[in-house]
Amino acid sequence: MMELNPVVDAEHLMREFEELAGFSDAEPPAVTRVVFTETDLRARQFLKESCAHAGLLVREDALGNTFARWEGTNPALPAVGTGSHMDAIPHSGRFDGTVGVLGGLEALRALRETGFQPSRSLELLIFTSEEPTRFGLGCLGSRALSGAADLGALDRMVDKEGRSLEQVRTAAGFTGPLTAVTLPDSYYSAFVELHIEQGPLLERNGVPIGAVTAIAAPAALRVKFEGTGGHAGAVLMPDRHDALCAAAELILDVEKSARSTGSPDTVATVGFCSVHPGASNSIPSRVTVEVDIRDIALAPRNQVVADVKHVVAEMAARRGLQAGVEILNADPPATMAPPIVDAVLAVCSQLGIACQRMVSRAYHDSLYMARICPTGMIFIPCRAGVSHRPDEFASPEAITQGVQVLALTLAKLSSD
Ligand code: HGY
Ligand code: MN
Ligand code: MN
Repeated sequence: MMELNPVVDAEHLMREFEELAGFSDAEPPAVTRVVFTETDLRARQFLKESCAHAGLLVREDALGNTFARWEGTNPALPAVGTGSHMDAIPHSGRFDGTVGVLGGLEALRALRETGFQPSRSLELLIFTSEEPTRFGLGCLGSRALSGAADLGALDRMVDKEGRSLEQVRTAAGFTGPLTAVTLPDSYYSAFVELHIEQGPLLERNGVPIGAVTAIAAPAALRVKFEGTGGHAGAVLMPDRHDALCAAAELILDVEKSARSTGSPDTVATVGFCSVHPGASNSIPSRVTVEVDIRDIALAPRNQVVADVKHVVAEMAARRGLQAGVEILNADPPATMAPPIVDAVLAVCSQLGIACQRMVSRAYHDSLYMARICPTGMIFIPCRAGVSHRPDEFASPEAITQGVQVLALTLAKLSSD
């Protein structure tokens, strides 16, 4: 492969981050961009135009996954993919996911500027709904692409307004059967995602690049409590079946269970709670909480899932209320493909950039892409490891270095 020196246009790239962050339903510096909202659709339009302007062939599938393709000299060969997501959870930051989308686009532009001609086509992917915000389940686009989902069940999932995925995607202009979304076998020969670390290790170690070796195993549960409600003044304490008190007990049990698996990598969070009727002088009758449980290893993660089921059943009987646990997902961890990890390490060594192997505690679309092709991830540091907060920050220098490593990794993987 000819000696390549892709030059990243950092100024233009930072302007694109600024413009993309403007597509938000939150006050700056926070970003909120929920799948298939008007804001999301405007952001998609901006990205599609940017990809077309870069000379890439743009298409979308029935779920809104967006593909921007640079045809290779051997277009019949399986392509090499890169990309990430552009949806953002409420009141979060501007770099989660977008570093892999805008950074992936810039990597392709910088390679095109060098006159490089890939043998295998190179494709930038913008996945639909990596975040679980609207439907409670993350990675909808990459699950469907990789065949990791029951597509009928996916289309029947409803948001908090009771609107199904099928209704919402169709209203957004993404029509047709989801069965058409699943990629044919060996569509990709490799996939590489650039992403902020969403943790403190790279910054703490003063290392600019992480070569991800594995992605932790995520599980999400929805727990519904049905009590009897009633007047806050008139119902005496022994007569109560308070759904929110039950939920409160569960939340503390989740924390206790995650702390006692014996694995330092077990984490569990209750980040969503809805209370009905939600009046200060009315005893909560219906409460729904969503529980996020993860570990790098399956056994301790599954132990907390089992604890939740046990605690909910025992507590419902003791408190005299109805309760149900719905497993939204309980996925295995993913191992990144050694040849892809080695390609990233080799590029870093060629560029004289320090690089460390590491595990991703956050999940990503690569968790599902790893099921259909050799997959790897490139991490860059984010300030103090902060993410999913408005003060999430990755420096232009860190982003530029990540894009350079991505560009040369993609060139290496698409040159045979
Ligand atoms: O939650 C996650 O790990 C990802 O940011 N959706
Ligand atoms: Mn995220
Ligand atoms: Mn992300």
